[in-house]
Amino acid sequence: MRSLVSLLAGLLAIYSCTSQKTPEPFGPVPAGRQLAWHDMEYYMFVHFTVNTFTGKEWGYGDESPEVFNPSQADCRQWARVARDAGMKGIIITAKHHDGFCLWPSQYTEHSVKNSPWKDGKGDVLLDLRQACDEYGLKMGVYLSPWDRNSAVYATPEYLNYYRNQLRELLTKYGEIFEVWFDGANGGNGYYGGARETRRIDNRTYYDWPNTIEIVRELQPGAVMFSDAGPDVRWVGNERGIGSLTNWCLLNRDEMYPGGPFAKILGEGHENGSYWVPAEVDVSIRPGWFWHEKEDSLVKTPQELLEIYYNSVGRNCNLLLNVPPDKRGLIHENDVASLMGFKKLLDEEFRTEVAKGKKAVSDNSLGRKYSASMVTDGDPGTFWMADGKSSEASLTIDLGSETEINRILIQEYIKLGQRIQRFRVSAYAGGEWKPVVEGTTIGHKIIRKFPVIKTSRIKVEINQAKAAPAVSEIQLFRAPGE
Ligand code: FUL
Repeated sequence: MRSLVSLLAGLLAIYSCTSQKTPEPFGPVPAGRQLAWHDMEYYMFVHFTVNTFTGKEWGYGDESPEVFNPSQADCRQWARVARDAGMKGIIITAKHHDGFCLWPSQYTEHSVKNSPWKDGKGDVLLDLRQACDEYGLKMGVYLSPWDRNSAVYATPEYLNYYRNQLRELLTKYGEIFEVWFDGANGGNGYYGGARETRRIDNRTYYDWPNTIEIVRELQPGAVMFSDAGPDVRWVGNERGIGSLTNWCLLNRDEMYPGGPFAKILGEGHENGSYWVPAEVDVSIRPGWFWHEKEDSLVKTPQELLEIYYNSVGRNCNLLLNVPPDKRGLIHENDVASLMGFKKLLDEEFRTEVAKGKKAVSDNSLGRKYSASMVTDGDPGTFWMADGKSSEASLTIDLGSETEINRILIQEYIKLGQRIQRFRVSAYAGGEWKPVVEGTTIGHKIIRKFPVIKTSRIKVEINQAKAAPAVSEIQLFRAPGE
């Protein structure tokens, strides 16, 4: 008898060893800095420079530093607003196309050091650093490659200037989470008094690979944004709309900032060879800079909620621009709108009904990767179909008839982006009714559907490049229909 028991125990041990397969990544996967970036989801863009005082969107480069004179500049107010709005960081235009520097760069006179603000002793970057630390936010920098003030713009010498400025920003202001390389490039400008048009070849002029090296060396944790990555790509429009099909993959080798790629940037490349997810940049106002006449044109909380669904809800991060006014404060109307939006967000996702509920799947890679991982509230665990299967389905049992109208799904992207097509159905009136169909998922999607009363939800993965791995599924009853 005893030998039979030990034989069975032995067999069981061998079985459980062989049945615990190890999931393998498929295709390009995110680097650590990109994973941290995905988790940020929503953060603030701050456009602030001489334009704030001249009313322009693109300064010509001949603006006197004396026009920069905010009466109550308060980065702590920006940070407080960002924190209260639910944002995780702030990216500031350290230098926009006009060339004026918000920090006292040692490489130019065209900066805050020659403005009356704080008697030329001010440093917006330093103030922002302190404010971000105080409010638990990450900080990022935008340094415009195009410089309409610089006399050497369009010559090789400008590259030294640009890189020296980048080094200042990346060594003097603590940890930077994102470096933003704008694609707008070349044209007319002041250029040290030349007042002429200068064109550059944006494929070659900036020698991006060597600039990228500098960022990697000085801030290895920072992601770099541009039309072509290397780490994060533009979404292809400034209207706040991500693409429903959205691959975090891109064949970036053939691309460069400012190239004619807007059309493909939304979807990315299904079989792209690098992980380069999309970021949605959009302004809370019609312009990127503050203009008094736009005080009445601030996007409403409802409009911002739509943008959220179209960006964070479509596997993108949302970089929402909130430009400070002439005082150096975020205007009351923008604050009111942001707080209204935060309230809507909280209400929208207050009632989650799937957490802790029983989930079963038609197949899984083993116990550690069972269906219950999608309702455990931990994005670090995941359900994975058996290695052989690119089709699989799982069912969440809500226990009783429950109203729902939103679904959130996350793929376990550490193993790559795999899912190509999925369908969600709800069991109601004795049958499975389709509620949402889609293509890609990636870091996160959130989809709306009309309220349905159901006891069970089925998520089918109809097509995937490799065995699907899903970390979270959440179901909500948001207010309204
Ligand atoms: C564009 C710029 O030309 C705009 O002024 C703004 O900074 C926007 C975010 O990017 O390319």
